[in-house]
Amino acid sequence: MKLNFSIWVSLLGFLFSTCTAYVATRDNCCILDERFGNYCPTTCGIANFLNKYQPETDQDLQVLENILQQISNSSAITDDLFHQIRNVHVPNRPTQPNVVSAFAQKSRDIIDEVIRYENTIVAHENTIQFLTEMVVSNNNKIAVLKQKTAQLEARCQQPCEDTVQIKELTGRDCQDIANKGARQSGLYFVKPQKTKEQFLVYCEIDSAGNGWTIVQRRLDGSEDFRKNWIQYKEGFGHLSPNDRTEFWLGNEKTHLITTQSTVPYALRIELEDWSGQTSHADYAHFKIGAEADKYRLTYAFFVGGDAGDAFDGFDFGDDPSDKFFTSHNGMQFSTHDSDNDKYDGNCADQDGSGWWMNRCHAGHLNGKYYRGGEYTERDSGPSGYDNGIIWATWRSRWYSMKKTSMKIIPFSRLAALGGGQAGEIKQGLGSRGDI
Ligand SMILES: [Ca+2]
Repeated sequence: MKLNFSIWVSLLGFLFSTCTAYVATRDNCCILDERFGNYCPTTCGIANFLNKYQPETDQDLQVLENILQQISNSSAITDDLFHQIRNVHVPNRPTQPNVVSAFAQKSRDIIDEVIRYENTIVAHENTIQFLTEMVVSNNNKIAVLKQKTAQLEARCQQPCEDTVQIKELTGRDCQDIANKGARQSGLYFVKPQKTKEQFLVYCEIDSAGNGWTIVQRRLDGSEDFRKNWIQYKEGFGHLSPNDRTEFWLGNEKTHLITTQSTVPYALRIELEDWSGQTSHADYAHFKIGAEADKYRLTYAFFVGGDAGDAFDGFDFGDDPSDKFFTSHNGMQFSTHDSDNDKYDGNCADQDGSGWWMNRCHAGHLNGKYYRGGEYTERDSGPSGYDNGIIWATWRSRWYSMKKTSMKIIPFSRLAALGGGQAGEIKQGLGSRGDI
């Protein structure tokens, strides 16, 4: 600005040197201003004028200079701001796909992990729910068991019956006892002829005086009928005063009763299925041979009964010889340790019982106890053969009875039971002249 002021002075000096007339006009005076009057200004006038206005002008110039400096500073600041903004925000700055995809992948991994944890939590919640239900169920069962235990304990408080009432009357068999006046079923001692010692039997005696001797009883599967030769010989299970237990009287005892005299016996087989239906089958002149003959089963003929004649065999449709090889009349007794059957294998071992096996059976009352009746090859074990409590002429061989009994009575008494059956019996007897 000092330089600008010098130019001003030079310019004014030049103008002053050119002023020479008295009367100042615009033609002869380069500077004509009211502030100089009506004459061209002298050098002193110009100097006074400059002295008068220079400070004010300098002040104005200083103000302008300050303003320009401020503007310049503001511009610099603005430039800096623009520069910073450009550095911070670069519109066309290229993206970094690797970084983004890595972050995206990481996010997906985290989400997957969260989902997995959520699924695990749900699974655990289900397991907890299942276990809770099981605990509740078990608690209920425990409560029931506690209740039963309490009931049993209450029953145990009752004095035990260490004696069994055995009737005083005895005889050669139950019919003999009934003939002596007994009219109550229960436990009696019998002593067949030619027998040294008496033994206990359950007698089923009705009001008409018929006395049945029970040789086999199946009721509830409580007794295992897979027994050996000695056990079938001597008998097993339990006799009870009310006939509520399962047993096999024993081959020797049945042999002694049925062969003690020339009096022929009848065998009655009674069956009950799982729907409560009952049936029976009667055989005339039933007899069990001696042990030396392996307790051979013989009878004269099938008397009748709605259960049908399974002892005569059954045609299962597998082979024409089925009926012949499943008949029982004349068969010796077999157990798993005494194979006396007509089969290359061991029927008793295969079926888990003792019975008058042929090859093997159509009637089999010592078989395995199957609850509900129906059973399958798979249920019967590795052999896959029918091994239930079977009477094939009444129910399929894949149906096992709920209850059975085998009982004997002198044959003459069976004929006296009356009904159409009696006529049938008498007809049969007449043809043989046995009575
Ligand atoms: Ca054999």
